[in-house]
Amino acid sequence: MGTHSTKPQRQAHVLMLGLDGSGKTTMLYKLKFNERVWTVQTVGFNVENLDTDRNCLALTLWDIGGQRKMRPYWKHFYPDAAGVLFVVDSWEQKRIEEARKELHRTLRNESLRGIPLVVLANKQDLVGALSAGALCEKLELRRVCEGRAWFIQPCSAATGMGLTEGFRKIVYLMKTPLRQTKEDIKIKMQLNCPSLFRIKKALACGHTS
Ligand code: G3D
Ligand code: MG
Repeated sequence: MGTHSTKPQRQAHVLMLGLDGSGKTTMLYKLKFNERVWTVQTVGFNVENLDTDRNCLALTLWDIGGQRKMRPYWKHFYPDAAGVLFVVDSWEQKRIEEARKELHRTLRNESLRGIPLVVLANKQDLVGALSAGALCEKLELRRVCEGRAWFIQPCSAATGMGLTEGFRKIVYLMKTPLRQTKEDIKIKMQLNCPSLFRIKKALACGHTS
């Protein structure tokens, strides 16, 4: 019989949000298995655990479907979130305004007040992709992120470029939040049970309010 460590492990839930097609699922599995997977549209969500071993912190990454009809369900995931990764397709410039609106709507939600944000400027491998700097302007990040720790990371879920950096950044920001939000985040990083049951129930009932 093996022995199990009894050291308590803190658990943090990190949401991966963004429009459909921005690359969330590709990114999740590239991070988890270092492999490029061929995705199908995410109906509902994918969830994976990732260890950040040194710090006894277990991360649960929630990749939530980004289609228009799924977006009203995002808010059911907010109360447990200790961090948000918002993925943007930097190449598809005609959808950047839509991404901006969804990002702003997300950040306005009271449950995410002060929660750290990393914007992942994805698909940088494609010629013509907007730089992280240009995307930062278009998404009006400086203005909308006032009062929260944030960062924008250029990356490619296809090649893996910038993913580890973005992931490390959200962990770092969750551990060193701005002073006024420290308590909120600490509570969300306790030994809390994922609210999977509550979320599943809401999805099953088609309940979005
Ligand atoms: P989503 O989960 O956000 O909806 P997906 O997005 O992960 O399903 O990706 C949508 C499409 O974008 C997929 O292509 C995927 O291969 C592609 N993609 C994701 N990230 C990158 C990237 O960094 N670079 C490039 N070039 N493509 C990427 P298909 O063709 O299957 O729709
Ligand atoms: Mg998906």
